[in-house]
Amino acid sequence: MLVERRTLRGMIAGAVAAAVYFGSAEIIAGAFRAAGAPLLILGQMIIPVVPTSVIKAAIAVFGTHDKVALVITILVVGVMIGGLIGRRSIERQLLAMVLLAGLGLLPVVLLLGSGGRPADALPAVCGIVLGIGTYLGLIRLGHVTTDSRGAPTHAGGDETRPRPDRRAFVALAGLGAGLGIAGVALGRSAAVLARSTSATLTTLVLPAPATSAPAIPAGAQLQVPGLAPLITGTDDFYRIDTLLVPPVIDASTWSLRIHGMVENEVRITMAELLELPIEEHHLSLTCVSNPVGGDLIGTAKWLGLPVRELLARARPMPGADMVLSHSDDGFSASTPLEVLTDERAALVAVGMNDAPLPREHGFPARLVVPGLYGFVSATKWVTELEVTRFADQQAYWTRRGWSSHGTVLVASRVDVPRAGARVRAGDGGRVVTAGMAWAQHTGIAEVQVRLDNGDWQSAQLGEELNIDTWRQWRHEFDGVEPGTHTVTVRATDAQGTVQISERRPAIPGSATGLHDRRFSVE
Ligand SMILES: Nc1nc2c(c(=O)[nH]1)N[C@H]1C(S)=C(S)[C@@H](COP(=O)(O)O)O[C@H]1N2
Ligand SMILES: [Mo]
Repeated sequence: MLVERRTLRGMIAGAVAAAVYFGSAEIIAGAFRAAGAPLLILGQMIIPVVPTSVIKAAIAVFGTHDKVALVITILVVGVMIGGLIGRRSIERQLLAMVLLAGLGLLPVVLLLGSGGRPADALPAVCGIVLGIGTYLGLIRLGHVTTDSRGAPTHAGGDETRPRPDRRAFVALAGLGAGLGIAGVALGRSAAVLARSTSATLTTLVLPAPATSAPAIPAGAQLQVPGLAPLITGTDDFYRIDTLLVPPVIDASTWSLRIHGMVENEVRITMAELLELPIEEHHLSLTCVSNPVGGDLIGTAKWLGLPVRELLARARPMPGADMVLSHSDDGFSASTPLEVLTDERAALVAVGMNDAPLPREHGFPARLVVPGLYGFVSATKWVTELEVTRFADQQAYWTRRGWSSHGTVLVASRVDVPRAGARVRAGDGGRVVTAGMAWAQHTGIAEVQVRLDNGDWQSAQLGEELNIDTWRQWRHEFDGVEPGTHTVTVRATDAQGTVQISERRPAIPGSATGLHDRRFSVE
């Protein structure tokens, strides 16, 4: 046998104990809506210290499922550590119990250390009790007595020694593992991570805008099945941030402070902000981590106050060139002052697609700045605008190896056909392709597509909504032969800048390269 039976049983006991710990704590946290689900606490502790390369690689692989991937990783590692502790523990049960309980207490220490309420420690503490109980039960059932040569003593030996009860061991281990899996699947963390954006706990009533967004021209939305809609539904809007659980902020106590290198420090409450002439704008928001062809981009109708109005009240001092926006959770973004004071629709947004911001997207207020990637501009749960200088301060991601500036690069992607699709060509070998192109605050002038190694052909463009939003494109190829083909797209912005075709990874700016799709024609 590869692993000695005692060792294996010890490992199983430790691993199942860890699973019971996580699973039962999850259920208890869910039942009491406590903040103390160990998986969430550990995950949130890890995020700021994970190297950027790992986080961004995770985003590239898992997209917006990166949070789920993180929590599952912690669970798997936790169970493995449980197994390692249990490994040699038949002889050293006390040591194993101390180690298991000590590690189980780690989330409690983290929680209380960061100002959590003692009641929120209940799930982890109950999880420890149940986990240790399961461990002890399994060790007793799995206890194999040995003779001097290390071979198990079989029936007929010393009757006073306990003998392993294999069936009971397997049953208890199965029960514990089942409880662990079910608890994690149904518990607090899963509920929080799966939470749909529509579940807002807000009573904020938004006034009508002083300036409404212009109507969407009919020709802006091309009718191609499978093509992303021009306006992204709030529930479908990508979410990227460093939090597992978005903060709960009371709009009636929220305020935004504009300070730093200003002549007149300003603090504005939500009620005051909503009294001012708020505007509605269609704007696309993009993540710098969006891989070529990815979907970390969305377009919404945002409602908010132009940031320039607030900065005008605060009167930035000469020499200032950056606004460091801070959020309730400690995130920060560095935005060039001039971008926030020019004519563009940089907003302190309070509404998204005709509703208050969902918690996940920054309730009660966030920034949205046309032309810049989210990491240097789109601070959610924004509480402070600090006027400063690039020479003096660095933002959250800049400190982690990313650029301090982040102007959106011209980019495009293919939505139709889907990757690997089998397409039935129309008359004369006609194949429809379509997708999106963007160059926020410059606008798209042309999209070209190419089939295999053929010539670049100019695609039809959807009507422009405004230069701050993405644009749809569509193109029909004729005479496409049966077999596999690749369609490639490239865009040119309104200043004549052609999309960079060189493949480049995301850090410190954005990934570049042309998107292509392989499909087959029947
Ligand atoms: N407070 C806070 N704001 C944040 C972030 C964050 O991690 N914390 N991430 C930024 C990044 S990198 C992006 S791309 C956008 C994404 O906004 P969304 O989640 O509403 O799509 O939010 C930005 N604002
Ligand atoms: Mo981002």
